[in-house]
Amino acid sequence: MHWSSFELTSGRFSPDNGRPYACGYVMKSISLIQFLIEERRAGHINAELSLLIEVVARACKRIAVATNKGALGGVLGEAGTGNIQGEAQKKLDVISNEILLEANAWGGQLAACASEEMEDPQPIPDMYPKGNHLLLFDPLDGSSNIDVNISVGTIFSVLRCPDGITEPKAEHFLQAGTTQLAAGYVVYGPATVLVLTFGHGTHEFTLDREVGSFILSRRDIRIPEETAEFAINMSNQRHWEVPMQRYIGELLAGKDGPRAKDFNMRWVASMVADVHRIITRGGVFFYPLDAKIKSKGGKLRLMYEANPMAFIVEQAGGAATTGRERIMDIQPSGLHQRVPVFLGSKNEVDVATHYHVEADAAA
Ligand code: AFP
Repeated sequence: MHWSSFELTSGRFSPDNGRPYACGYVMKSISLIQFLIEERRAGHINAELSLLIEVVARACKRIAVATNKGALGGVLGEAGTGNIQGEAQKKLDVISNEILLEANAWGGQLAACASEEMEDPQPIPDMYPKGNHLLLFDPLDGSSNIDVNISVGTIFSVLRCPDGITEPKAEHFLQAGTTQLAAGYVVYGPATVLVLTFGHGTHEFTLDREVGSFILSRRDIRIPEETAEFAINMSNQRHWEVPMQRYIGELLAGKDGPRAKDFNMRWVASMVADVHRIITRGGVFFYPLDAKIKSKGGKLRLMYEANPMAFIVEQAGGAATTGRERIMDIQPSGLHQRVPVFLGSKNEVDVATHYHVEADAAA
């Protein structure tokens, strides 16, 4: 294990900086691998899940390298293909998907993968051992931002493979968000940052590019319950349901309106970047139903966008609903099912959700 990422001070104990180590060393920083060992010792995860997260994190480092090459890497622009969503794929969508599939094929932690980019689950090749986990991912979220050099990211969710299932089909992935064993995202921004939860808090790791290690940068993140910052694509406003029009109208009315305070707006159009801002300083994110997408059930995908983000946000003290129910309680009906998403600072999610529930009750 390389020590260069740790500033080791032998013999001197500094409790505020780190913890005593086996041979008297004090570590000033904790790598992802050390954090995973701590989580195993705490009984929060088992060895197989620990190794799976290491493999996914290493694959995301490769995606970061590809993404950061930009025009010099020949990775910009359209791939000339389409995905199950009927969306034109960017080259980096395909590259990122391949990196995650290749990295996870041989390790023995997975029974199968499912991706936004593929209609059906990808089985583990017969020549490799199979494990007890199912991995779902959006390999490159926000890909419409790649060509304009705005942050994009990878979102992933880990489920347990049902006992006795060695060739998982789509129906074996259809588990409620509350059954997730782990969820995380990596945002490829000015820094490459991994945010992760196993159901025992939400934690952030920043990539030390010189060493190639993710280093714990924030432990037990808390999202403020109050916020004055919201994220929504305002261009859809005329298509929203009445309670959404009411809620956003009140935010826009500012301190002279019923909320008696001014609000600020942000919209990156990369869910990972918008959620990371909320994880970092609070806020609330909406992709509500609108008349254009009502027939599809929403814009964002439940299994590999809404559920993992909901797990991460709830573990940081936030809330995540569809405007009518808790996202993680939904019993999925399809691998690529779409849902409305309201997530972030709890008190604002509660107000917006209350308006929708109240409007339904009145109707
Ligand atoms: P792409 O991956 O197709 O860019 O979609 C990104 C996304 O799923 C999510 O990351 C954004 O929050 C949302 O779509 C942006 O949607 P709009 O393009 O309608 O603003």
